Amino acid sequence: MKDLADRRVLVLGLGVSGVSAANFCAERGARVVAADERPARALSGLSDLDARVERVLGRAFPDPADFDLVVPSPGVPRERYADRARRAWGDVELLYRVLAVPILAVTGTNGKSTTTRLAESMLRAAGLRTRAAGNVGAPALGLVGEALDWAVLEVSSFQLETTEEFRPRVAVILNLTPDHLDRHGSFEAYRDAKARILARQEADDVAVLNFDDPAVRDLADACRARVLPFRTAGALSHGAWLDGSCIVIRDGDGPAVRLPLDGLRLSGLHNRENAVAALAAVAAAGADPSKAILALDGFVGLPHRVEEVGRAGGALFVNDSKATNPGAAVQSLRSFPASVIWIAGGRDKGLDFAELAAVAAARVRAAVLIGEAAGKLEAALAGRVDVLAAASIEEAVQRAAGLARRGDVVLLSPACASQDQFRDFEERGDRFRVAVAALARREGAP
Ligand code: UMA
Ligand code: ADP
Repeated sequence: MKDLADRRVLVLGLGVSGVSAANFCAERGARVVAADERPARALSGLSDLDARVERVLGRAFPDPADFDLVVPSPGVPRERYADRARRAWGDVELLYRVLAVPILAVTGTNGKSTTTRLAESMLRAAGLRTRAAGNVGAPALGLVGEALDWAVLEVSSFQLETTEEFRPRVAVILNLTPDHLDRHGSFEAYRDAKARILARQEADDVAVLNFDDPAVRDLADACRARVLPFRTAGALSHGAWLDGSCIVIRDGDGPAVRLPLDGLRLSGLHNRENAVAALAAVAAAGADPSKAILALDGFVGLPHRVEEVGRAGGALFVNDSKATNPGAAVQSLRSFPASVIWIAGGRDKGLDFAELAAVAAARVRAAVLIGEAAGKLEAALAGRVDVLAAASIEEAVQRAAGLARRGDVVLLSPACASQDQFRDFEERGDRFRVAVAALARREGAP
């Protein structure tokens, strides 16, 4: 399909990506129907929707078979449209088809947003015009019409599932551990969705792959793109790796470039890994690494990612609400040498907590569990970690504060999705922050 003019397009879901996709198609002359199963009062973005778009709200989706193109939002499962749609392209595919500038795309289970923002800052520090969008929270189609040298896109498995020709010039895969199995059905299907970031690449593109992660490394053989590996747990003859407090990059047979990493203000080995991946990616995009690395100094990290939000009773309170799967929570638990009072739980995505429980057993003094997954987490922790239950995040903060001793860390790192009790991970993290502030205020009161 070369042109959207007069095509019948069905947009499924009217969150941020659906609204931007509907407007994009309407502006190009398509006859757009946009549907959301929630009623108008539950949808905050409707005032931004193009008046030409027909709305179907608060009822079942129209039949995809009646349209030339279906544009599913990432949150809409494939089985809702795949069998009946002639063609299904998500917003990332739509963007790819109109964007004139090259794309640096980042995927993986964890660290995507941090690495995406790091790559954006690094490209800018090297003098290139760029902007990040996609799963990072700003819809991909917002990049249309921007004056850019490079587009940086965070892409999730849901977004990659609805691509066809999407071909990033530089593709990064950070890591692969189980996530979203409730949607993909198996780890293999989830991995295959992620691997679509590489599927359309050609020999003059670059795949930046984490060779410390066996599931990512296994994807290298099938790559048509040139592979630029990265590691933090050992050296490489070619690629990017950590050597003490330096990053070393050696692309092809050229000389190795060695750059100090001491500007990195984010803690934890996982963030060093994100920095190595981002630097390798921007170097592959042609940025001068010695300029790009200067971005680290001003990069303070993103909210809700191992974010220190306050102190009370001599304990430090840390908000890691974005840790929405066990792999992410493992990394943040490992970041703290102190004893941890751990707040976890939420909506289970069909994931296994065995490894997480083993890491928690070594680091966690007590766990306060919330949400739908509390019972499953309690079973995984049985006999290894003392467990309490709490009905709300506010109660969890109270209970954790009651257990915490001077020098402890109270860590919200849920390992689960938030939608059982909150709108999204941001609301969960914000409510945690407010509860901690209230605690600190009470402590300060005479
Ligand atoms: N809807 C239905 N029927 C369904 C499913 C959803 O009608 O069966 C409707 C909902 O009522 C809702 C709309 O679809 O109004 C929501 O669509 P959406 O969930 O795709 O949300 P968007 O606001 O468009 O946000 C999406 C991404 N959401 C998801 O992947 C679930 C955002 O990633 C992304 O930032 C945004 O597009 C811009 O690209 C969020 C996320 O949780 C942060 N991502 C997952 C993750 O990081 O683990 C993948
Ligand atoms: P994503 O966008 O993939 O969810 P973020 O950068 O938002 O990733 O980080 C989310 C959480 O994942 C962090 O708070 C941290 O707990 C964990 N994390 C970040 N980077 C990594 C990494 N490279 N490996 C494993 N876990 C990580």
